[in-house]
Amino acid sequence: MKTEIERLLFYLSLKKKVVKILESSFVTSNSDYKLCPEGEIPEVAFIGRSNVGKSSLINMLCNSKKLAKTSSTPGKTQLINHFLINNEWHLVDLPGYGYAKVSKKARAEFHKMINNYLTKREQLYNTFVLIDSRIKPQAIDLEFVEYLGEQGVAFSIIFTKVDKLKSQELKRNVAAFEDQLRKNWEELPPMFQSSAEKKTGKEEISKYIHEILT
Ligand SMILES: Nc1nc2c(ncn2[C@@H]2O[C@H](COP(=O)(O)OP(=O)(O)OP(=O)(O)O)[C@@H](O)[C@H]2O)c(=O)[nH]1
Ligand SMILES: [Mg+2]
Repeated sequence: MKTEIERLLFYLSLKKKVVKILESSFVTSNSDYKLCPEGEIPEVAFIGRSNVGKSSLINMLCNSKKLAKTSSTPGKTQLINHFLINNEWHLVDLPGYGYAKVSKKARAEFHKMINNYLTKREQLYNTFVLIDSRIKPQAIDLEFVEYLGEQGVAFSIIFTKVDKLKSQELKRNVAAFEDQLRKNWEELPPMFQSSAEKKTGKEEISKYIHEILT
């Protein structure tokens, strides 16, 4: 049981925490979760199909153009990349899944790296699964979400690139994805929409990360 003083100190420390990302810096790139930064700094990770916009979203959240490397060619991010934010927590950029242009062996290695990280990394508080808002629900994304559920990995969803389509179309695609999720889930995970181009979703996602970490 916490004493009154401990509780008060805890709330004061929460109040002091900054929701905004003021400082961000690259820490390490690793191919194995065992080599990722040690210690108790909590982290949130971004995953999704190759080219869905993970690295761009991270840059948008961090007010940077080149913190995380982006590319119009899928398969840019190949390693587990840690960034230190506000000297308090880690933001993690992961490689995308579903990239076709690699050998079977390389793909298996890749999946092992991601799966190990997601299921074994103790510092991981939440994983954001990014979904391309421009397209209808894809089996690979739905299967990935199911996999996270089965493994007990806490996750939320972000529909990306919302600047690229009309609001009616966006609503339709989001509703279709939710309908698919409802087939297997009683309760839907938290969902957000983002555009790295227009900076849509920045406040909501930053605030949510702050809530998760505190
Ligand atoms: N219009 C628009 N384009 C975006 C947005 N986010 C990303 N892109 C573009 O999509 C492409 C892929 O972006 P990345 O951020 O590199 O995607 P990624 O998911 O990190 O890709 P991998 O690392 O290869 O898995 C780039 O050409 C970006 O400019 C967005 O919100 N709006
Ligand atoms: Mg990337």
